[in-house]
Amino acid sequence: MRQLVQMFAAVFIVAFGLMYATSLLNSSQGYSGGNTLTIYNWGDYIDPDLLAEFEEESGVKVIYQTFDSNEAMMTKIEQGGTTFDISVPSEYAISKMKEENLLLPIDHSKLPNLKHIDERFMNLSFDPDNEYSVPYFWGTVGIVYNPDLLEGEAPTSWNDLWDPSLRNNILLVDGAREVIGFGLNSLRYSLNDTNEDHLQEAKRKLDALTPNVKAIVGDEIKMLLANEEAAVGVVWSGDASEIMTENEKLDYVVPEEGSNLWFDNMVIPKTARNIEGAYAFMNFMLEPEHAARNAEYVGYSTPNKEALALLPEDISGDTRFYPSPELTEKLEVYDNLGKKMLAHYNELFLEFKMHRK
Ligand code: SPD
Repeated sequence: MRQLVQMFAAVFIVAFGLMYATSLLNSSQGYSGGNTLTIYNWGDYIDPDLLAEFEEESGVKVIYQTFDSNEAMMTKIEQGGTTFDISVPSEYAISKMKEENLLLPIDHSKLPNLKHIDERFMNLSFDPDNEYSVPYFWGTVGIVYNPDLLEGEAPTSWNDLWDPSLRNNILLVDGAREVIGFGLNSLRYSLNDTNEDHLQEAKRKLDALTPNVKAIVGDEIKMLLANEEAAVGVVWSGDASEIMTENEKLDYVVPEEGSNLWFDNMVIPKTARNIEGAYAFMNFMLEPEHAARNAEYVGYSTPNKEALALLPEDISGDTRFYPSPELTEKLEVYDNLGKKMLAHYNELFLEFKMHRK
């Protein structure tokens, strides 16, 4: 009898251990199901208190994973083996994911809070009628700078980055479209240019920027710039806003040649397991009070007009981060350049990074 009890105990311990190990593995690899919701978002892109509140309100457990580029996110979802319920790609990535049949259509009747989104951010060309995506944040790419660390004037042009006085004093966002894009813009080419001569010219020009580039970094760019480790950074607008909250000396400019206007939207990948949970989460994030808190916490610009009205005037009225429609019309949105050309942009960016070593 004692032997039997010991055997049962051993089987129970092994089975329990296996279940626990599987659940750990699943949560680390993006598997969801049951009463869990797996969210795959950019790093530093949500107020953690909102996640906790969503869990409490809905009874759904959130498994949260992050990525640092559209390319990394798409590769992971394309490879399969994950069951992310929500992700947050940018516009050209949404267009590519649609093309590759990776997304589920959005049922608008399940999102009553979608009505709070400003019309200006709905029905954009990368996703007509918002068939597959729901606005989350938007912004620009520009230059954040510290006047105290500059020898010359404040930058106004992409070409100011090549000034010899900025030697080893520039940090760049680790993004292929952003870096190749400003290389092209500095030559007055479109940041969607696919002409090989223009791309090679931009690459050579970027290589010549190398002595001024201190580092190409991810989310730590905010801490480095706020701590005055470099005079200048090429960043997404929301990061600039957060940096400037930390260090009020800094300022942000969208260069005169033009730049990128981007949109990050929530999507439901086709392999989602908890579709009802995904709608509940999107609706929760679209609630004006939640969207306003999220915008204030992460520093990015909300497309939610009711949320905007709840934000303090020093945020909602700051035209550096809420530029007018007249200004944004002059900026360019990244096009889905197709699989081959997007891979080519990535290669050029990698070669630029290698050139620095
Ligand atoms: N740390 C959050 C960064 C999110 C930035 N998304 C911008 C995408 C531009 N294509």
